[in-house]
Amino acid sequence: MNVEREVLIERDGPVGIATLHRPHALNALSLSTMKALEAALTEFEAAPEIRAIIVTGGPRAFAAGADIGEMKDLASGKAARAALGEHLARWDRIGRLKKPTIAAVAGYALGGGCELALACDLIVAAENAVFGQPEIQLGVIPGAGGTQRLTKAVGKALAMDMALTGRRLSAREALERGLVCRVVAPEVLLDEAKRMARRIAELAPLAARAAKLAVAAAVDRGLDAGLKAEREAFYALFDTNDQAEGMRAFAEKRAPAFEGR
Ligand code: DAK
Repeated sequence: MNVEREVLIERDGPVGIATLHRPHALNALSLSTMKALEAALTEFEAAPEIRAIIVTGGPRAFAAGADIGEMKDLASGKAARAALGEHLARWDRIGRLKKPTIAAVAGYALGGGCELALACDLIVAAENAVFGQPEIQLGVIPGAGGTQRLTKAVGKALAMDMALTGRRLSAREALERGLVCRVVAPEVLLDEAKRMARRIAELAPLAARAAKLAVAAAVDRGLDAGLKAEREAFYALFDTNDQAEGMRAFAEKRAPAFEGR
């Protein structure tokens, strides 16, 4: 697999665009995909002419989560931590970029895909976007900030519903609940994201950085402790049979039989 091609990179004046490109797997975020994404975003962050960054996917999926195939045979919390630690730290680092980031989401944004969008500063959604944290169906929980950032965005009631039942949100519901800031027709999604990015880019860059830090401070207080608690719980679930059953059942295209052990 050509790693560079899993993330396409484009520069459009002051806007850097990273496009996830694993369409056969609905842009599932494999180890190599996240590595390529991080490399692209690090490059944009360092380039003085880039003032705003867009992360996007394809028409059918922004990203359908972390790659379940890479997680399903991890037999313990220790093994999960060893295999995924660096991979999963990439979601955190994307959340800490200094330049303003926009997720342009069409289709599925599930699990780690939803968490990737949530780690960006703004989310603009196509009308066909679908947001969800379906990890409970795999015998685990969101592990890249979903329990924290989603709850801060949509509130406890809906976050609990999504985390406990796997309920998905349409683009309209996501707009009503404050998860996304704009909803547009799928064919103009990237144009709209670029328009937003160019608007940000023509304004004062130092003020943009300060504004995003200040807004984040309003909602992110306690985030680090929350992320730590979430991560510990996520890894601990790899010591259970239900995680193995849930992820194998997905790979084998059958319903899981959870036993609570
Ligand atoms: N991983 C691997 N492959 C995936 C995938 C995924 N997440 N999602 C889809 N695919 C693959 C399918 O296996 C299928 O491959 P082939 O069988 O064709 O080889 C192909 O993409 C097309 O998918 P479907 O045939 O299933 O397409 P449908 O239209 O029928 O269904 C769907 C679309 C999105 C509803 C379905 O694919 C689905 O339910 N996908 C899984 C969604 C999911 O459960 N996502 C959450 C994964 S767990 C952490 C950081 C991150 C994470 C955790 C911790 N730390 C910082 C600690 C993240 C965890 C997750 O995201």
